[in-house]
Amino acid sequence: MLSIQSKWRYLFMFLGIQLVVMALLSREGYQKRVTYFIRIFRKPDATGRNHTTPVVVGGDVYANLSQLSRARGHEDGMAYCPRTSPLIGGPIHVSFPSGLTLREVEKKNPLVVRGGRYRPPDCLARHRTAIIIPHRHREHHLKFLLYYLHPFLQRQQLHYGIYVIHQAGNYTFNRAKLMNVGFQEAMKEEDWDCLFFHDVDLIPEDDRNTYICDGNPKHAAIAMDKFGYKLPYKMYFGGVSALTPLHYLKMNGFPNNYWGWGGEDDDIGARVSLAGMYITRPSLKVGRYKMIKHVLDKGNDRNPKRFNMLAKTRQTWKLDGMNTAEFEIISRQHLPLYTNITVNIGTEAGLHPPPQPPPKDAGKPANRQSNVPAEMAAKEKQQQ
Ligand code: BGN
Repeated sequence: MLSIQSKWRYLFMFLGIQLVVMALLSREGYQKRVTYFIRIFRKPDATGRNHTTPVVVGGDVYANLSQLSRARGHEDGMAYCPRTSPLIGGPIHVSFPSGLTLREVEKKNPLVVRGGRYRPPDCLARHRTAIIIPHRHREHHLKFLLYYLHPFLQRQQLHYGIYVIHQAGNYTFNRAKLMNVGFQEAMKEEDWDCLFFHDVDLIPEDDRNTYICDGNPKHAAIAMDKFGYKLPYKMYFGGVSALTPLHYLKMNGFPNNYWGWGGEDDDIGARVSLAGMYITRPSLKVGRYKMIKHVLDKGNDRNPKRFNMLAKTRQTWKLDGMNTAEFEIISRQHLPLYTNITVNIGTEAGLHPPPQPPPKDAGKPANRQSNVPAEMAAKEKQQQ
């Protein structure tokens, strides 16, 4: 049995410990922690959702979207969507389920119409965003991107359209020129107020990363898993970026002459500042992306000229870009989940380059594939 005296002793010791703990906590931002806990308990109201709006849980990008219906159609007197969409849920769980088909993606997105277009069914969208995806031989990646991107954009209550710009032929890939094509072709179809230039293998992981434009060009893919969810270097502008038509015109679009991997995004970043603008970014917490793992594609080898070219952007940006982009549209298909534009962008030698002379050792029996680098090297020599 404890005596009354020792009871008091324990009580004082207990209170003393409490005091010390509280003093320590207050040094470490105790107040912030308390409000944080209070917010957890009051989450549904504190985020401004009303009680009829479901709370998005578990990071499933499709959670609650089935409750959107097209019942009301697009009435003339419809009110604008709220400034912050009530459907936004924050972090999204991204995985790549095997066996997914485009048909399944279609079924999960019943409100998306031909060409991969969507408008919120119950309010007037405040923003019109076109997504431009340069593409070749990446059907597998495209399927996953569409699976995540459609519900992601619907959560943001955007009026949007998805364009896939497919480079025809087997000549070296040219990402930036395909984006020039995408800009011009998308703007012919609708009066988009923002264009998102999007790599096919990057999946956004947080729907607070809103696909709308800022006052200056925006770099959205600021935290990718492959770079440890950090910016790899300060001027990085690759992966996913967003420009208004005005930004695009101011910087003369993108360069047309970066064939192969690397440097074109740095050139575009340099154009932003050369045209008197600056790069904006979302926070590291929100601008998160998961990259679908893959090896460097065939036909997209590292561009050995990129260092020299980058050193000259200051002299070249006004001479090469939107004003000199030459291409031929081969087909335009309004598919259920996206608009597919197939384009001939030619080679360094123009849109219809003369046929290449056969390599010197053409007569010898050789493995066809082993000739490819030699042919490319010969081509490069001719151009230099
Ligand atoms: C950079 C590339 C970018 C690429 C990023 C991330 C160049 C130019 C030579 C300085 N830039 O090094 O194009 O997006 O890495 O992979 O290679």
